[in-house]
Amino acid sequence: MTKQETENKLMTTRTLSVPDISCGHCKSSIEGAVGPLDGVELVEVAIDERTVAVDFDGTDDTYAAIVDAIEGQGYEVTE
Ligand SMILES: [Cu+2]
Repeated sequence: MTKQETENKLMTTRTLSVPDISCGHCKSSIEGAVGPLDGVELVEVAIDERTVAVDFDGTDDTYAAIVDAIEGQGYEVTE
């Protein structure tokens, strides 16, 4: 992939349902696990909605890594 293609690449936004989110600790655990992943641009947990909104490169590999990272923190992703 050339530099130009990288710059033009559109980010995909997906919102995952994570029903066990309940507090600020959950938010920081999940954001801390997902944020550093390759291909992830932005992650934001909405505590009240119990959702995780992620901007990422749209690849299946990155999506799988995001779900793994959330589950690795002990939360089930119901999408
Ligand atoms: Cu919590």
